[in-house]
Amino acid sequence: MSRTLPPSPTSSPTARPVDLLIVGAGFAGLYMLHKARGLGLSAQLVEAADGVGGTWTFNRYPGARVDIQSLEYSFGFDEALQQDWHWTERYAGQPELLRYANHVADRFGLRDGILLNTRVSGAAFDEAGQRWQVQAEAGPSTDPATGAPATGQPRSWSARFLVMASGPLSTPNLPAFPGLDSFAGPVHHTARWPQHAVDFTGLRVAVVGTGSSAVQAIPVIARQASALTVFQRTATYAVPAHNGPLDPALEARIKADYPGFRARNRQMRGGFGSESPPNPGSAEAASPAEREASFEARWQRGGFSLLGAFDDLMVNPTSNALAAEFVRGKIRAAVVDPATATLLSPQHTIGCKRLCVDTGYYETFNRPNVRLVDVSRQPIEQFTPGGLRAGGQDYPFDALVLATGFDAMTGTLMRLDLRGRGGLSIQQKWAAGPLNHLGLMVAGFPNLFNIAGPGSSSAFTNVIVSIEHHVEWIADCITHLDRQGLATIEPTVASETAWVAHVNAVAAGTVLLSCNSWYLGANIPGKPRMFMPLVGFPPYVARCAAVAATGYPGFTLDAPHALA
Ligand code: N01
Repeated sequence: MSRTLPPSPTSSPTARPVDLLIVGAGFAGLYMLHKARGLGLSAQLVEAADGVGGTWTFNRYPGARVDIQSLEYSFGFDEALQQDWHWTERYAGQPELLRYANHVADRFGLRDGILLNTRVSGAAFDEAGQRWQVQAEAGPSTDPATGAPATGQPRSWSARFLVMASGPLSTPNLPAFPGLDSFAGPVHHTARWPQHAVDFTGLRVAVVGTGSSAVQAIPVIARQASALTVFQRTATYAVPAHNGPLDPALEARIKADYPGFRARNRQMRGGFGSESPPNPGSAEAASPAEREASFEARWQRGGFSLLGAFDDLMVNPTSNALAAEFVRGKIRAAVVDPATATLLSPQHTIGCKRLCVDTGYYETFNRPNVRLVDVSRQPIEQFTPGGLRAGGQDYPFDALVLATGFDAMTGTLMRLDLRGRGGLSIQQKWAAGPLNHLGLMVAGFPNLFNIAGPGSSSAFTNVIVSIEHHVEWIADCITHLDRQGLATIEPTVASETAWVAHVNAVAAGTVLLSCNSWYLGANIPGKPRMFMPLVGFPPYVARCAAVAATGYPGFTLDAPHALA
């Protein structure tokens, strides 16, 4: 095999040496940079966009907002930050979240460590030098922080550690629709929304997709457009957000003991929701009246708390079916036309695709200017200059919104020229799915850390809590290496094989394998099917902590070559 692989890279003379090269200026990258500096390490953060904020830079579609409560979806690592910041709404909208990310960058003086408009294109591990050689391509625009052209900056680095903070949902899924290029009107993907406002007033708009992004965008677009046609392949379960101004009494109560609130949330399965923990007991075992009361109370509370109406909804298919039927009842009550209500009613397990949190989604289909088209049995055949054809029928429209999701968890790394020991590419390594240990590291790719990636519980958590956990684990790991005079760490092949088996065994004990989801890679044609995220945040944290506390079993730790 090695004969076909490229030679081990060596450091280019222009490569800037750093301790950490961090990819991505979302919440993960910002905290990693802050943490690295706190340890006295040199770090360079490289970001493709023209600003910080990650997800909240790219997903600017109408209606975009977080669906974990803002008091929870925010950093807990700094008491002054969490005390000072005031959220205006229960679920903050994208502009406010972007302001928060910028506030964090300014507050902790991170800007001078961030290179914007620059896309990391590849990285190769130099085995002799035990360093990552990282390449980036400068983008076309300027650094908005300084106004200076984004030129003259180094475009290659030699880094001891490479930290992928590029996000689990960052590479959009653009299905290969025949004739898409021929469509004459504007096309916007929800995850690559333009920075300027897009005005749909008076236009006939089409939305393809009915996942979380579409569920948020559709009610807003419907109020602007003259006509909206929604192309649905799979109906979606959505529970009401009950968004509104943040309750000052709640804010005061949380802020009176924010560390305690954070600690209680970290004990929850998803790292959030300690104010509405799962009710003990089984939906199947409850009486019809008890069930209705519990589901209804959670529906009135809003958000993900519905899945905690009983403790067995995600592990007992019968209980899950009762929750699903409760939501279908809500859809029938909300949607006037029975045929549309039926079409909007999902038949799959609730929660096996990510639950959506909405504001008036189902009710939007009562509007006279909104039409729902089922493309489950007769898929979109072809785009034309004036619209699309599906099921032999032409649908005309002026503007197109693709809410078709992401090549989740692996898409961003798999598009990089990332090479570990012996020149092994990440595409070769992950050909059958994302092998890793603890969701953090990959055998053959020493000193490469992946934040919130496959094999970790990030996708089932308040992701900021997962990010904080990962950043702190990585910082502790680097500190350990430095204290022990060690150069590299990487998992053994045996440990990553066992870890992937563990992730899948945990999922097999739930209802999560029962439908096609991005958790399984099933939304991307040809992607290997492997259940990628780990269920259960507290046991995961305990496992990672135990590994660190016992000298990193399952990992190989190497001394610097010169001293070995
Ligand atoms: O993407 P999705 P998303 N023809 O994959 C359809 C997070 N998020 O961007 O279900 C026709 O959920 C596809 O149909 P199907 C959150 O984790 C968070 O909405 O595959 N349709 C589906 O309906 C979320 O889970 C927030 O049959 C096609 C839709 O496109 C994740 O991001 C907000 C198709 C894609 O739905 C992804 O959400 C938004 C085709 N060829 C997102 N291909 C908040 O925090 C795909 N579809 C609020």
